[in-house]
Amino acid sequence: MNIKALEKIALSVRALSIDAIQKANSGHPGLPMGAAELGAILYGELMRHDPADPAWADRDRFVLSAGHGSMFLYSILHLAGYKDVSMEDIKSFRQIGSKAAGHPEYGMVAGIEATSGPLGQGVAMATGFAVAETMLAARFNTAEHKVVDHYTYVLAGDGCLMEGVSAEASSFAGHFGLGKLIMYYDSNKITIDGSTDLSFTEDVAKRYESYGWQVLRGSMYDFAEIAKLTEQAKAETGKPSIIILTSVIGKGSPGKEGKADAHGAPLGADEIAATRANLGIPGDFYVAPEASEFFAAKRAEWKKAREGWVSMFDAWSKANPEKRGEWDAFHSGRAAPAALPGFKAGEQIATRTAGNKALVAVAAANANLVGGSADLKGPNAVGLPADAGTWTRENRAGRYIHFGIREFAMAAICNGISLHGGLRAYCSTFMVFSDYLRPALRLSALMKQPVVYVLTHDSIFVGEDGPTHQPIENVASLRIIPNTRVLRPADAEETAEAWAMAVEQNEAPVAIALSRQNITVFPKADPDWKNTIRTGAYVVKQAEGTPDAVIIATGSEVGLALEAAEKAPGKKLRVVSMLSRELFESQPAAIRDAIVPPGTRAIVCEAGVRSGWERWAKPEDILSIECFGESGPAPKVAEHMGMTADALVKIINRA
Ligand SMILES: Cc1ncc(C[n+]2csc(CCOP(=O)(O)OP(=O)(O)O)c2C)c(N)n1
Ligand SMILES: [Mg+2]
Repeated sequence: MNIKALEKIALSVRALSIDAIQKANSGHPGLPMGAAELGAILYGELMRHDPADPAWADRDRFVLSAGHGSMFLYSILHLAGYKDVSMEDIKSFRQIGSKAAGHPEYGMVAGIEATSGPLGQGVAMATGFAVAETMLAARFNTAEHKVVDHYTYVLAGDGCLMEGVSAEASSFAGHFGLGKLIMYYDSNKITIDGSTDLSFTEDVAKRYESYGWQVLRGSMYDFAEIAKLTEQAKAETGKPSIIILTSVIGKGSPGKEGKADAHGAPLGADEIAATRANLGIPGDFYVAPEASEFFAAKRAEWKKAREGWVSMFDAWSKANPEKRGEWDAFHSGRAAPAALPGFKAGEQIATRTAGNKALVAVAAANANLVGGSADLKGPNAVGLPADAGTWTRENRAGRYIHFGIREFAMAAICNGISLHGGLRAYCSTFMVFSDYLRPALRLSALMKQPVVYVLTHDSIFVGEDGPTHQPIENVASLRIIPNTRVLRPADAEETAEAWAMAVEQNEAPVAIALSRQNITVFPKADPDWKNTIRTGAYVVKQAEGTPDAVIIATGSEVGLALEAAEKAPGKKLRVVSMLSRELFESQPAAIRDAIVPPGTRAIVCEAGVRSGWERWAKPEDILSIECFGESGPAPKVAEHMGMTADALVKIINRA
């Protein structure tokens, strides 16, 4: 290990970080300065990676969970030779068009594995990366060739470890013995408000011990020690490891180190001058020649290592053509079409139950679909056939994951699985608890990850469980997240198509809202409805001639609308099932107008808040629910809340 060179790399990380942040007049110098040594040794010595091929499937992964320290990542990626982060990007840190965005953004820079910044989620996404590694290793490795064999490293700060999501994920990682997950804890005892003594005095080491992790301790500023501890972490194959590194925020800044002042504001010209004098930084945006030389030599080594892997991969491909075929399918980013289940008009079936049949079909066609539920496997109806197996310590090839009652971590872990590459992930819980996972769903959307969220028990028709379990605002609130598809199928047949739609694209998360209660499969007026539904809506019941009104409904309320149409015989009514309002709203006017003709009275019916439906109907023409529900049998609750066919008929008949 060339300690002199590593010191120069750390010096360069500090120099680039303070200057970029000063120039942007915005950013967080505390972490890059305080943890520069870790960046140097990780990218210089410990990680198996190659900047010449940032997508190398078997590279080690690194997640900067403490994403506010983004200059740490940009500096080290730039120094290591990742072409996407140029000096120009660093000099335009946090400006529009720069790849050096405020926080690390997945997809902007090859070399950034995950979007981070929402504290704690990086720990859970890293857990997902480690899950994916075990699954792919179990499926593809042979006795002769280990084509999947890499580590997941994550850097977490005090904030990450205060956040509940890291606790959920770490408990999960410990239980499942993710031995190749290695977390460095930047333990500087400072956050924005000041000392961690203000609000965080628990014993993190004891907590992680009880999770079932190996707990190691050292100094951020001792390269040999970090190398030794990392070896120890790798040697423990049955447990994840946390390496608690005592550090000093803003290290190197004489006036600010060790203080909350260093956390999130530029040092200022005077303090930069003092820091440069203190550290021996000769000028602006300084890169030490020894750092550049070191990485230039490393790049040759890395190339060799990667080429070694490539020839192993080729030999493996020759010896295992079937596995290779599956590998290519897994990594294609495309789902194979499934033999979807069929249903008969008149059949009574809950859409969650139909959803299970569709899931099983999609999973049969796509062996890389993995996932599970937050302890609601039966109620959510998301089990896979027995031969798919359950993912456990002993069976890493299993595809069903028992996430435990950890909705937020579940979703963030699915993001990690999806980001890893090779796998598609789904997860599930009750619709009303989508709020528990929402911040991770938001990141799925931001990172364009096609995670499928199966959200069952999607309305007051849940019944007896009462208002805590009856979604009111949840469906509407999911619809407002950009790049998120909310699909609320109205019967079993639509549910099968919804699953197909969920996996036939790979750039957006999909939330499928499914019913607990039985729904009658209805005949569809549009003979081409399976195609038309891909616009987000189609005509279920056609009116003779020009309709007096178009009733737009979603999910179980389409059945209610059909019933109401029967009960209003004098009216010419068209019924439209709007599977996905956002998708429909994004269609060209000609498509929209053919289904909901402009100028025709529109009536909307959905068992939830009306928010967002005002575009389609006048407030008095929207049958919605604007308050929390009640405990009781579902039909009684519906009556009590006024969500009935009769209530809809009243609206229809109002002049
Ligand atoms: C979920 C979430 N809550 C709040 C913030 C705002 N925030 C950014 S950094 C930070 C303090 C983090 O402290 P620590 O992890 O110790 O980082 P350090 O100050 O040591 O760099 C906070 C509250 C955030 N980014 N994410
Ligand atoms: Mg801190």
